[in-house]
Amino acid sequence: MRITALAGGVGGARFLRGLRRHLDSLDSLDNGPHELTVVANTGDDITLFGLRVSPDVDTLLYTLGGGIHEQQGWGRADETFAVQQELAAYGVEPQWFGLGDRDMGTHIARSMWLAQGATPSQVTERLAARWGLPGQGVRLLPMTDDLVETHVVVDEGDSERAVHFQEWWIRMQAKVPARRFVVAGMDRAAAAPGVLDAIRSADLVILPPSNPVVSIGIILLVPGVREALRGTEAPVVGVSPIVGGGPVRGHADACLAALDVEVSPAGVASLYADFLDGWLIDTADETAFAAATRSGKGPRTVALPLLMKDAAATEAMAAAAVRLGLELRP
Ligand code: GDP
Ligand code: FO1
Ligand code: CA
Repeated sequence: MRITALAGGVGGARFLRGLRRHLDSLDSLDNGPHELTVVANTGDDITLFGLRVSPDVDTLLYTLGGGIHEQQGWGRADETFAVQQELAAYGVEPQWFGLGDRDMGTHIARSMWLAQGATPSQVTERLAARWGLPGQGVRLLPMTDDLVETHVVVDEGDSERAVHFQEWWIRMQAKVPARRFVVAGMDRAAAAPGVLDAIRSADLVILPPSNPVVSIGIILLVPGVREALRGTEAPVVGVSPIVGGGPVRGHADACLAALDVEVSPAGVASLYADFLDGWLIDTADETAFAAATRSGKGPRTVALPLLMKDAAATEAMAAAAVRLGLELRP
């Protein structure tokens, strides 16, 4: 089976690690090996200290490759911050973005290869080789090879100004209301090699519980992606990142508010309405979801526990997504 997933950072990566484990358990019984293509959001990318940082790509690499800081969800395990402390001693800004020494190795390699003329796809392939993704049957693709950055338009007096997404998310803690999100460079961007084909030729497309606005929502803006999702014969199955009426972590509520979309599984599903075939929601949201979707139209929905509290719970979620996808297969 060929599975394609669109993913942001922590929510996407944790779910996909569970999916990979679930597929491994199937391989021995089923007609495996199964291939997993992951299309990563690169709108979060930022240049700091002359280095190109790609948080969602790196979170996917470290989580699938076994180098992630488990509690934090992003960055490297056993991290130190000597370089950042030296930069602080020189008064170099910004200091609100924490870059560890091990993590910095990734950014130096990426920046060097980009300067040598490699594309983001080629850089990601090299980084993924080190983390053993090809050996797991995982292909990691950036959504685009073009330079794009998500910016957030916020109020400033009677006017407005745009800040980089990371500044809004980390320094402002998403507490300043977002008027809208603007993806600089997207008007000239194209999908990276293999992205559209991976959606069109998949047997199953999965949307993990990633941020629907600033992770999956940004991938959906890449020219051709939404059309590919509408056109693919593969069932498209999503997992709600909203549990019990709120995000499990992060500021998805502030992101949805900017779009005037309800913070609920029904609100998130409405953003995917034109291509979503199957939808996993948490049992805690079952009643509210049924009330919000009384028309009976919409994706086939299954309710189950959706908290990725450990490996077994995450694998069970991934198994449910695959099962629903197989049921929906034409
Ligand atoms: P980010 O780029 O690091 O913000 O990560 P993603 O965009 O991939 O995922 C963020 C989303 O994951 C948030 O909106 C969370 O609500 C969601 N999330 C995190 N942990 C869980 C979980 O255990 N269960 C579910 N259903 N969603 C989760
Ligand atoms: N998130 C934070 O809240 N604070 C940080 O200092 C921070 C540093 C950081 C460094 C590398 C990396 O790959 C991710 C990092 N993140 C940090 C997480 C990340 O920027 C955000 O959680 C996501 O991009 C939001 O979707
Ligand atoms: Ca992200």
